[in-house]
Amino acid sequence: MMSHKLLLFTVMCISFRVAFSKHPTATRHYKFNIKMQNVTRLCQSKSIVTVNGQFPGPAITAREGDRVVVKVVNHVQYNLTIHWHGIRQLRSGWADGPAYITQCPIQTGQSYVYNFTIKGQRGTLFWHAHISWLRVTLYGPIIILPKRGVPYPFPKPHKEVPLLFGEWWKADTEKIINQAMQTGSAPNISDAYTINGFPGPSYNTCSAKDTFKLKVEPGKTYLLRLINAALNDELFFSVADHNLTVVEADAVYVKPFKTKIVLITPGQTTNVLLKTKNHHPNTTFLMAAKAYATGPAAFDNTTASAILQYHHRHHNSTMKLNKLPLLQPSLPIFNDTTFAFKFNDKIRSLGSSKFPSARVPQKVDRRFFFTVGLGLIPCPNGGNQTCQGPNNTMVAASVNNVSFVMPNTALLQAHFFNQSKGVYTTDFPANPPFKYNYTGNPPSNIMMKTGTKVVALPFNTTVELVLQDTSIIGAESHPLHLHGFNFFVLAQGNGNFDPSKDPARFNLADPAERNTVGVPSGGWVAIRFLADNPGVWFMHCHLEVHTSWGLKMAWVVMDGNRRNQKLPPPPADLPKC
Ligand SMILES: *[C@@H]1O[C@H](CO)[C@@H](O)[C@H](O)[C@H]1NC(C)=O
Ligand SMILES: *[C@@H]1O[C@H](CO)[C@@H](O)[C@H](O)[C@H]1NC(C)=O
Ligand SMILES: *[C@@H]1O[C@H](CO)[C@@H](O)[C@H](O)[C@H]1NC(C)=O
Ligand SMILES: *[C@@H]1O[C@H](CO)[C@@H](O)[C@H](O)[C@H]1NC(C)=O
Ligand SMILES: *[C@@H]1O[C@H](CO)[C@@H](O)[C@H](O)[C@H]1NC(C)=O
Ligand SMILES: *[C@@H]1O[C@H](CO)[C@@H](O)[C@H](O)[C@H]1NC(C)=O
Ligand SMILES: *[C@@H]1O[C@H](CO)[C@@H](O)[C@H](O)[C@H]1NC(C)=O
Ligand SMILES: *[C@@H]1O[C@H](CO)[C@@H](O)[C@H](O)[C@H]1NC(C)=O
Ligand SMILES: *[C@@H]1O[C@H](CO)[C@@H](O)[C@H](O)[C@H]1NC(C)=O
Ligand SMILES: *[C@@H]1O[C@H](CO)[C@@H](O)[C@H](O)[C@H]1NC(C)=O
Ligand SMILES: *[C@@H]1O[C@H](CO)[C@@H](O)[C@H](O)[C@H]1NC(C)=O
Ligand SMILES: *[C@@H]1O[C@H](CO)[C@@H](O)[C@H](O)[C@H]1NC(C)=O
Ligand SMILES: [Cu+2]
Repeated sequence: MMSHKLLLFTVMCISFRVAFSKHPTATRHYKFNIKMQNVTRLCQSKSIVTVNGQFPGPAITAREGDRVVVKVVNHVQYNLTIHWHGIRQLRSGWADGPAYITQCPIQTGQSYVYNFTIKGQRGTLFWHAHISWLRVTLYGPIIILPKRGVPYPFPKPHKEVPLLFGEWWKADTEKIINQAMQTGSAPNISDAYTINGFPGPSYNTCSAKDTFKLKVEPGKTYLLRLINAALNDELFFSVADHNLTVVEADAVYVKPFKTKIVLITPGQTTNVLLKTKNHHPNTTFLMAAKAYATGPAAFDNTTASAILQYHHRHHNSTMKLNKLPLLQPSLPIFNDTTFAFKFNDKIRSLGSSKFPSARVPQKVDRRFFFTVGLGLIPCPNGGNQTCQGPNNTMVAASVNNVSFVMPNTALLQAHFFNQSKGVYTTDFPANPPFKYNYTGNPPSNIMMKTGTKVVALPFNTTVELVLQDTSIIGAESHPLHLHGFNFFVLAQGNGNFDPSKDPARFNLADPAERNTVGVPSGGWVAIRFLADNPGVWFMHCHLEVHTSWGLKMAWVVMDGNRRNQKLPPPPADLPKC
């Protein structure tokens, strides 16, 4: 009798395990209370917008295949939305989050439930506010573990640590961007960069205690989940006297490569392995981040740092930790575009049997050539206002000479309910309005057009897109981010894209697959994606200042014929404008 029960129990356990590994998904519930919180940095107390009073915000942790449900409640004076950056949102565009693109904002006192599943993705991503400049303090990691029982394609790390890079202003950033949009000139630059919310010792007397410390043991491997949540700056990152092995970018495994320095644009995420030294060194090591800046405007030229500290377990009092020499990493000069090219070339999809190689679309249905860069637009409000650009203009930014104007209602709602009239038009140009030397001397007329234009694509169109930087007001690297899709980075180059020669260099075998790519300063990048996700998908520069200036557009992907190729109706609590 006993043995029979035992046997039954064992069988149940086994069948439970089998069932569980076949359907190992779970629903992860989170509540985000958006509220103000006082924090002190650089000797100064400041009231900032936070999730649950935390800065940086809480991590969302899930497994591939899980459903994530986040109830966001707005207790602050600002309109809000949250974006799950890099999550594909397959047929769940209502949960994507960019304000006035997929939803109206969550207004003061309102709430909205973001509800989506994570399909075919694993790695590091992040969430952030997607309205005005509120993402300056509203951001946190998204950690997607592989399915249960599926190992990483690299040795299991001893510990995993998110490192979020941010940008800090002493002043109120909403005032800063509003002031810039009024005057037509560049917004004030930040006062510091941060690592996990802390600027580190290089700033002033207070900042030494505002330092993130990572305590490590010798002879172990750590997985650092690097996230660039800064508003306006690409960053170089390095750890003194340690190599880093890049294993993943934008939640896609890459062919591992060793480097001393990582380049990461706002919107990108990069997983690196850090192997600690085998013996306790008599040194403390700095980890540092500073800007890669190519544009014409002033930039924040400071360095954020954090400390890598080896545990000294059997330590005698003769060697105080704070007496140890502090070793600094060396980082490239701020405008080292050669480094940027080389680093980006190294990022290649892994392509293992468990995580098959990049499924690059081999045939192309639609080709687009988009110029991205700065220019001028007339002073708004009929020019009554005095703008600080030349001849009463304001600095703006555009894609194919169209500086995007935010609508007053969400594009996705307008699309879904067939009410696009008066909201957007589908005549976004596939090519620039005229040809010129994009990276040479500027044309005589540098005034741009304004409008709310989109590209409409039938379901499952394969798209090839060349993004070409312009040097109209100085060449500049633009980290372009696409919502709703990963794309493949086929090639990048200097100067103007040459359609007769450059396609021969396209990598269709193992290109990087990601959601954000730096359009090289004074150069171009070619990408492909499969438009298999019905909805409205924002594409924009992830330098927030350029987004504010209009370097953004949207793709409308139509429903397919089958039931599982259609966008479902919106959830009942979708905010209204
Ligand atoms: C933040 O500090 C200000 C000024 O000291 C104070 O009035 C306010 O109540 C504080 N807010 C919070 C959320 O603690
Ligand atoms: C999330 O969406 C799924 C699928 O539409 C639905 O079954 C579920 O009830 C939703 N959950 C919440 C909390 O809204
Ligand atoms: C921006 O900087 C200028 C010059 O330092 C200053 O006068 C202005 O008040 C700043 N703007 C904001 C919103 O802090
Ligand atoms: C980093 O890697 C290089 C090249 O493999 C090697 O020469 C160097 O010793 C390594 N440095 C450290 C600190 O491990
Ligand atoms: C660390 O410093 C102590 C005291 O200066 C010295 O005795 C010891 O040998 C040093 N260890 C290493 C690994 O350099
Ligand atoms: C940035 O700061 C460094 C060191 O503080 C200085 O040497 C350099 O000239 C600065 N560069 C720019 C472009 O401001
Ligand atoms: C980078 O900046 C330095 C110092 O301002 C300048 O001398 C150099 O020409 C610049 N390099 C490039 C590639 O722009
Ligand atoms: C433009 O400025 C004039 C003179 O200052 C003023 O009378 C007029 O009301 C302004 N118009 C608008 C639309 O602001
Ligand atoms: C200034 O702008 C006005 C209208 O926007 C235009 O008519 C005029 O030609 C411009 N002047 C110059 C010098 O560009
Ligand atoms: C474009 O301008 C650049 C910089 O002046 C020059 O080096 C290049 O040769 C020009 N390209 C063409 C196609 O004219
Ligand atoms: C979508 O397009 C891809 C690539 O062209 C093709 O392999 C796939 O079968 C298509 N899927 C559907 C549902 O049409
Ligand atoms: C908040 O959003 C609503 C809906 O779009 C809009 O009417 C209102 O003006 C916004 N409020 C602020 C302070 O921007
Ligand atoms: Cu940009």
